[in-house]
Amino acid sequence: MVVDYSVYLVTDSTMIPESSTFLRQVEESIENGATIVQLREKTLGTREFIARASKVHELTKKKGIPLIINDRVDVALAVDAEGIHVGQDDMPAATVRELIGPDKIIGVTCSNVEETQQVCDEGIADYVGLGTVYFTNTKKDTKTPQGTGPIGVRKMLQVLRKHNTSKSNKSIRSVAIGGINQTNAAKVLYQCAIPQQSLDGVAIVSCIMASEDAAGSTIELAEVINLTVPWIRKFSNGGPAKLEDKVAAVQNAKPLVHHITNNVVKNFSANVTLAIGASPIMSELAQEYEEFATNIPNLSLVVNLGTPSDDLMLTFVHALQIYNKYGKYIVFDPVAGGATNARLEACRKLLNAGQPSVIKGNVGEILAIWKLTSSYQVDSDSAGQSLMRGVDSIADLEDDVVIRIGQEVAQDFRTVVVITGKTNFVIDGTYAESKSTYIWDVKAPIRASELPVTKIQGGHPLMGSITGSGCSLGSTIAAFIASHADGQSKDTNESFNIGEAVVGAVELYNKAGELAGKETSTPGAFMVKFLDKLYELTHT
Ligand code: 3NM
Repeated sequence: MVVDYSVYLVTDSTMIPESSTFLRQVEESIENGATIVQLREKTLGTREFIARASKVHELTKKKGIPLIINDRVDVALAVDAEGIHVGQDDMPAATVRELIGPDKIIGVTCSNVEETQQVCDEGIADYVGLGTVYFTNTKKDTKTPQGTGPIGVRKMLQVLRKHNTSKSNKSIRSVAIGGINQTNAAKVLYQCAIPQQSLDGVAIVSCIMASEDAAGSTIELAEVINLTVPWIRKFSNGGPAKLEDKVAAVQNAKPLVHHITNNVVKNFSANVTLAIGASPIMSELAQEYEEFATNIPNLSLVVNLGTPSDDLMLTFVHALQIYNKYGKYIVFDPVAGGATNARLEACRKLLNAGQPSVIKGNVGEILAIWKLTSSYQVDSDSAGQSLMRGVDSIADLEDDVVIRIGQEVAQDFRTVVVITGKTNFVIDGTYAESKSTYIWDVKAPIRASELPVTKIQGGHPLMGSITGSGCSLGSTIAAFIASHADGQSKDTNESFNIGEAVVGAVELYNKAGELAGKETSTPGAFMVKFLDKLYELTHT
């Protein structure tokens, strides 16, 4: 039996709106797109549970979709349900299989890599429920109450990929669960994916069971999971182009770069943004972000972690969600990302909350983000392990190791990675994705080493002596991508090659640094010259 897990309804009778009934909610969902139903009752007595299961089974049979019973093998046997779902503390899958026979569906909840590995080793389950992805009020006793986020799910998917790509193994399917709804389902499917292993669907409870319009909510959910995420719709595969054409695109578009950036560099970043013909907005007022995103056409966001605080973290998360919702571009700058565990955790939180178009950092910062990738530590055969042994000291890193780390970050986070240093590297993790219409068909390269790398020289040692020279590169990149400045797209309504636009920004920036360094040898004068060169190179 081929099971469609894409819209996996898990029931909960405690959250039904007053205007409806339990059975009506379930029926409306089944009639409007739920592809599989799990009956989950934690308080019903056996007799009532069986009676309810029979009624739900009538509905699912009519529609030809499977009914899965949560935890209770006796109830599943009593109504001849199509399957059972068990948690880690419930009856072991092997015992369930003995009791219900070889043809029934068995699902197991996994909250971490170890549990997923165990399910794979047993080889009994047909699918796994991976979660909790995001915080949810629906289940209080989860092992990961704040959510594993897509970063945690990808680590579990690595385990599944290894299992599923071995021909001798029975393939195990997967759904994510916890805090998923119509607004984030497409992003969950996009972010919870690695080459050769995507989710088969999303499992949801409250966004349907508690909905005043269970039919409408299901229709919307079924629609959004078949759409690709809005920012990817704008990417294409145009080839390399001239820097001057990219610069001209920025002048034409006059983009706005919204900075949520650190206190040290606000002034300089604003000046750099102006010098290249773009406009800066510095706003930490979360309430206005939706207005920005809906009213300003050529807009992008810089999220800079330089001077973090608890309040700012909330603002960042809000901004990431709004900008993703409207398909606007985001440059994430994980300033000092590896300096402390708390900062790495801040990066994890932000990268779980939103999808950046670009991650820009120096080698140390990208190395920190690399520790969040799914191949790090999980896959003992992967390059991750050998790279890990080789990176005790950042100072000693060879270019090829730096590139490899950048490629793994670009692939795992499906983003463009910029690594700054004496040589700058731009690695496009999105370049193969523009051809896909649906999340399911994304043809990402299987090997990170296949991702294209552009090396950019230039710059000047004095750039290290002025504050904000790294951060303001983020502003420049943001201006280029908001302008679709790949040197080929005619305007920002056309799709564009994001990697090429980023290369343009990094080239311009380093060229200005190089030219400024030829005219002065002291940092104060360099800062002024640098702004002048950015201006001259873009206003001819
Ligand atoms: N299991 P909602 S989270 C039933 O993490 C369940 O295993 C979870 O509810 C797990 O869609 C969860 O309303 C509840 O957030 C998910």
